[in-house]
Amino acid sequence: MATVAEVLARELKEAGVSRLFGLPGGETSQALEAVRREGLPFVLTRHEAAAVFMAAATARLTRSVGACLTTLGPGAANAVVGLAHAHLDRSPIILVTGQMAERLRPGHTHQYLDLHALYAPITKASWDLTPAGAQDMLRRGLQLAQQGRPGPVHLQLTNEDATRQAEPPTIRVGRQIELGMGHGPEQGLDMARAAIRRAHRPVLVCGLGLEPEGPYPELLALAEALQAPVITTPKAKGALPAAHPLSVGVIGLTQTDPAYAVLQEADCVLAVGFDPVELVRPWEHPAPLLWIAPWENVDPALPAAAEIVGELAPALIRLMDARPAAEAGWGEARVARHRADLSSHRIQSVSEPAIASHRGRMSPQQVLAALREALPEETLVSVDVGSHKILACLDWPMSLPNRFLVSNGLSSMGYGLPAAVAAGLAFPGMPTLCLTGDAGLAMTLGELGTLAEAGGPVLVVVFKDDALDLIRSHQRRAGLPPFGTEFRGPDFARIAEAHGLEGVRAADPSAVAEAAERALRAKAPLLIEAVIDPAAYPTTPAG
Ligand SMILES: Cc1ncc(C[n+]2csc(CCOP(=O)(O)OP(=O)(O)O)c2C)c(N)n1
Ligand SMILES: [Mg+2]
Repeated sequence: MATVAEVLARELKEAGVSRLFGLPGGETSQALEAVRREGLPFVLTRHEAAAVFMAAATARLTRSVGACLTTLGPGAANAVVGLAHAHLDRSPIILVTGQMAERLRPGHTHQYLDLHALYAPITKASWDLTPAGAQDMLRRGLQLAQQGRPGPVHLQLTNEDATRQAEPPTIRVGRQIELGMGHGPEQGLDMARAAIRRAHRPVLVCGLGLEPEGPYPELLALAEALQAPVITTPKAKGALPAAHPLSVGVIGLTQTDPAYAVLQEADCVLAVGFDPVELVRPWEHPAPLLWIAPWENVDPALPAAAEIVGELAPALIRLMDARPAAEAGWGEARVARHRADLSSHRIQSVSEPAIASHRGRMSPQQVLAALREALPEETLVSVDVGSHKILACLDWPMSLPNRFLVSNGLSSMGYGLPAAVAAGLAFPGMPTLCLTGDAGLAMTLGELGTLAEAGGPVLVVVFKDDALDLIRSHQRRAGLPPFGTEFRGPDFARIAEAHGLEGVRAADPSAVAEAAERALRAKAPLLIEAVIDPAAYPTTPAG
């Protein structure tokens, strides 16, 4: 016989959870003790939101479930932004929180929050984990998090119940959303093949739904068979190597991402694992859209000429023989011109001398170029949210899939550093780069302590512009003066040092490259405070 807490720890471990991230309270001490005894590693974060971000990043990178733990009330409230990210960025995670014993309510109100109600819009389910059917509930929760469109599942557990013997019977469900199982794929495949045959210029638009299956060889084969250019969203960067002649960039950052030019010329869109949650403008393309995804075309439903819901690899293979009409097709020259347009946008912004030397500050493009020179191709990348994210998503070339971590459904600041810590833990020894704004890093500075404990070659590069630059750009575009968007940033290099990390302040690209190389050689975390002039960001309004 096992207690509920023991069942919890055992089921998480057996489901392949490699470590639990969290910040405990008194109400979780029994659960945490069972985790310790089970030998499941626990990573103590400095804020609960960071623990949830870390669980979400781990789930994505390891193609399994992420797990995190917080106390009741305040800890559970701190976890909200992490859950919201896991919800909109479609990450399968289990959040275990403490809760007050029911027999103490309603008289005892201290720290009590109705977590089922609080989490209702941002979880797939929120349940009480009790002795009744604890094992069933854990297995169902682990499955539900990954089933259909992935997302977070919440389980709350009181200390009292944690130490009770788990019994088999019925499940008490707080709330649950079940996703349907979708269409039979045969009809969808036939309709999709017919649409491709009618098309002259098909394009593949790939999104976050490529995970967790990861059908990259099949995606490459299909793109080559159809000679179809491939656009990705930020979360799917690297699904086709950036150097491949059919790779034509990213949509999902701004209203006018350069790759929209390709989409406008397309007369058939193969949406592979595409999720419009990543777009900052509504999807409105007249070309027939073929929905090919592991989950149904709902919430929102895009007008689709065909829908194939299920495993991706076999569907992609079976579409390979549907050749588009040859005449007036893309042609190599046209696709190459689109690729050239993307890279000229990049080169122009790097070599603009007036910007590069402005006030002795680097352009953000120079920082990225120096990092690209210094870091190996396999480097894992996480980015935070702001002007630097838009530039990095558009311009950082990924040659490998599932190594680019970004919050692009919720687009939450404070994600970049926790995600990098989780990446370093998931792949020890793998070079990891965190690109973050100064305001975003200021939100999560405590996680530099978590990073110092975790170790590994994790390079944190903070783009120091003393501003919430993206928002200031919005203000300028709207003809408003900067207000409430500038601040005096701290000395980040010294803050890193105070956490036991090496910290470097870099004002020129060679200093950036040199520090990055040193971090790789030392296989230790290092923070570079890159002093930049934000004027060259693609989001800066002209004039
Ligand atoms: C948690 C959160 N709060 C606010 C925002 C709105 N927001 C988006 S970008 C941004 C500015 C970020 O500033 P910084 O981290 O310095 O990046 P920069 O734009 O300067 O590159 C803000 C406030 C957000 N996305 N997430
Ligand atoms: Mg900034």
